[in-house]
Amino acid sequence: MKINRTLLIAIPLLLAACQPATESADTSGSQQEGGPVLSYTDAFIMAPIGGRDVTMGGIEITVNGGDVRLTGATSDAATTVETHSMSMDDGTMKMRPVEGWDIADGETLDLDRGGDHLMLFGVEPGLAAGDTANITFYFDVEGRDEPLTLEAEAEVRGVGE
Ligand SMILES: [Cu+2]
Repeated sequence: MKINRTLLIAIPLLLAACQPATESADTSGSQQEGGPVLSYTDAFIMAPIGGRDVTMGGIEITVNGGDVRLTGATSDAATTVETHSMSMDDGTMKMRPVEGWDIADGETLDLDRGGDHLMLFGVEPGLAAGDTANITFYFDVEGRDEPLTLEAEAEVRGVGE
């Protein structure tokens, strides 16, 4: 079996970054020494309404052991994932793309409806409540060349959930 060289490099990075939300967080004691460790909970995207291919999503990401900066995300269920902020502007909620967010050691970034959030474009047709979608998050860490990644499994939610 032929193993791609890129894959060999990528796997240790994923192992270092990936902390399944539903399982006990301390099953692996072999995290990269001194590096930031990411964990997440409550990853979701809203089921697109009325056949549209745009929707929003959220997640709570916690970092321990160092500061990181979330610089972007990709998803197997959408062609583009943007990071958006939401603010009141003359009495209306306005959202705009931002370059990302810093997460300080020990802090949690909360992306949710009504605040900072993810925006997904080119969403896969037929994606419906109850499905799951994969979202990969990328983080800059000072002194590290490769971005840190976090693989999250997002639940597709219907309106009102
Ligand atoms: Cu948005």
